[in-house]
Amino acid sequence: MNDELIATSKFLSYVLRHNPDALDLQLDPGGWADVDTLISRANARGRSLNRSRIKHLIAEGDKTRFTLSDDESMIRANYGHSIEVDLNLKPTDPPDALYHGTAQSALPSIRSDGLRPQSRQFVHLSPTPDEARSVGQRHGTPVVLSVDALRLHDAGVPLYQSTDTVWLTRRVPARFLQFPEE
Ligand code: HQG
Repeated sequence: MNDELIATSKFLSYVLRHNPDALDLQLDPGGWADVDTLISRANARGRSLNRSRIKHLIAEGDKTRFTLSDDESMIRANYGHSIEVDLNLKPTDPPDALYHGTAQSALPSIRSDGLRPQSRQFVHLSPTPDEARSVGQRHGTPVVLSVDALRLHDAGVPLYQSTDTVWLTRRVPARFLQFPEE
């Protein structure tokens, strides 16, 4: 993604995951925003945004962060929300293991409390250790934890596949985590 597209992605992530009020934008209960209203409110605040840039971002982005409705009138973020939205996710049978990338400094707390969603609605998990490592890198020295996803599912905890690279669950107790050797 070029710098302009990255800026657009960050701006849309901020508005659609955390703060629609920044554009006086109303999200419906599913987290969907009206695309025309989003564009005009963004433009009124000096943000250069248009439909083709949004479509370009969805087609070319490094991750599937946003979905346009079939009629292209509405848009929502696929994951990452701190605001309360109902994504209407269906539980998905997970593979044996999923991965969570975090910072070394978070390990003592994760060992005692497990993974918590912190400011977001869900804990975010990755399908591969490499993807988890790049998630963890955002927070400091990265550490990859292996999550016993199938055991978690078998214990009655739903997991949801949001996109190719993101799985969501409400929390992961520490007994379902494998920590790297120290
Ligand atoms: C940590 C990005 C202490 C957790 C990524 C993480 C992802 C704990 C941090 C998506 C803890 C929260 C979300 C506990 C969890 N004690 N720390 N008990 N439990 N943590 O940013 O998963 O590029 O809210 O390990 O790729 O890093 O924006 O979550 O380090 O998919 O599309 O608390 O955001 O996607 O950090 O990232 P975050 P995340 P985008």
